[in-house]
Amino acid sequence: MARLVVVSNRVPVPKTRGAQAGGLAVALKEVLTPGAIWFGWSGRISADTSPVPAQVEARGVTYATLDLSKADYERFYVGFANSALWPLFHFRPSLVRFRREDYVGYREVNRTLAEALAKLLTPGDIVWVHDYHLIPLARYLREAGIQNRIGFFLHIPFAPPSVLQTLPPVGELLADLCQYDLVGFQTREHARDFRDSCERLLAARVDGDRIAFGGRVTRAEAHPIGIDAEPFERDAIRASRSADTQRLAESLHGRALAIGVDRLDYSKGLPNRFDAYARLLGQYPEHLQKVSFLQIAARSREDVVAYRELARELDRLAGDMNGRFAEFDWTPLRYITRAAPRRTLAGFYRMARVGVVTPLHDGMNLVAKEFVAAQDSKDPGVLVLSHFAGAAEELTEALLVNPYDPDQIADAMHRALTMKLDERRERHAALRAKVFSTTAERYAKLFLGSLRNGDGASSSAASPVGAALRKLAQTDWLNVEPQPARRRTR
Ligand code: GDG
Repeated sequence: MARLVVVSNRVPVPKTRGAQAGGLAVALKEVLTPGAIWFGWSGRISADTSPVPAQVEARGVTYATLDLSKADYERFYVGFANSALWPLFHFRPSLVRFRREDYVGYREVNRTLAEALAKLLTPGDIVWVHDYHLIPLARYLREAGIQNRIGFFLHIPFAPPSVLQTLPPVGELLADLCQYDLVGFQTREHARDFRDSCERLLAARVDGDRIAFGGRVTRAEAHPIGIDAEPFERDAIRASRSADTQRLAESLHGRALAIGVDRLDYSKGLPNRFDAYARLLGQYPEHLQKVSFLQIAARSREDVVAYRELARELDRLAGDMNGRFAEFDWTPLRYITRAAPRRTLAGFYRMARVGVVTPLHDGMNLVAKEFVAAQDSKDPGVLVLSHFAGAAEELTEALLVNPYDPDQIADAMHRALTMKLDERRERHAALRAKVFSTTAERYAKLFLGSLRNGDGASSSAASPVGAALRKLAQTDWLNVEPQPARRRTR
């Protein structure tokens, strides 16, 4: 049986008993069987980095990690990954801070990781690389002689060519992605944007899901990520009897709870959400003193300037709103910038009448799915969801809103707060069926199945389309300069 080798920027090394598993660890739980390797950055910055990974074994899985130097962390992680790629892929080119030295650092870290990983690999291993920090990894693995199947999954959105081409090294990065056998995206739209970008900016040949470029064929597919729905629902039921949930319930004095849970990130649309809530209270005064909004927004990436600025803006907006609407016995907005335990969140979701998930742009958004899984089917809350979360492609029975229109969010919140039980149940039943069938386990198995069985350039499978594309691919040069965008011919 081929070993699975997962590569991600941060590796959730199980350190202590009871350590909390991170999001990706939950998603991959069922496929990380004994013998698997999880490789990547340890999350540590060290003055004395070693090119040999430290290894820890837990339940048969080997966790192999490298430390980063301070300079690498600044250029690779803070710089190119989170100050250039993240804003670009989230449609915020004006926030992109491109620095050549950051890009060089990004590539150097990828090369270092690839060289260390190549030494751990054996020929049958299946390699699954995660997210935007590691786009060039397959190129450096190929340069180190690795011919194994390598898949890549992008957790965040992909941008269309018109946005993408503002990034100076876009051609090189697209060519890097063409080194994978399979590139997975959260939605069909992101996969289409990738294929269009390869066609228009690289002059690659695209046929259906297949992209021929630089002597290889790669496939681009949509693989929406899911959650571990049943355990999450069980946690929500258990937590609804916990002391924290009881305290929250008592503090509401019978008022309806609206809830938002997000990393404190400009892609999550928090200023618009606060504005929308203020509009709800201004335009629908029947909700004054009848609703409390709990926003949990754990601070993240505080080394990046844009995140510090957003935190300051939200402090101000929250203060303004409470100053304007609060009564001596009612605070309309409860705003917390610390993380809460996962199970506590599950209990809070279950208690909420409205879940407000209004990112300006999001790969998937797992909070939307968690909110649905946590509801009591007999008396469920209503999900207000942004059109621009990947989850909206599946969760069409939510109240879908344009997050750039705070009045529309306010109207949807009003509708959610006044929705009759029958309609709430009907919508929730449809959403629940989707969340419980498109689980994390299914996501991981479908991606790996496609990676294992697919018809990539490195396979000898005799598909006529694959063979024709491979032939075309031979004629391409590995041209890393972006081509000017041209009109589509089809
Ligand atoms: C990226 C993509 C894609 C949040 N606050 C707390 C907490 N959380 C948990 C949530 C959820 C996770 O973090 C957040 O996941 P999202 O999907 O909402 O967003 P990102 O962090 O931006 O994730 C995204 C995802 O990758 C997976 O592919 O969906 O589009 O941007 O599970 O519950 N957990 C705890 N305390 C908190 O305060 N314990």
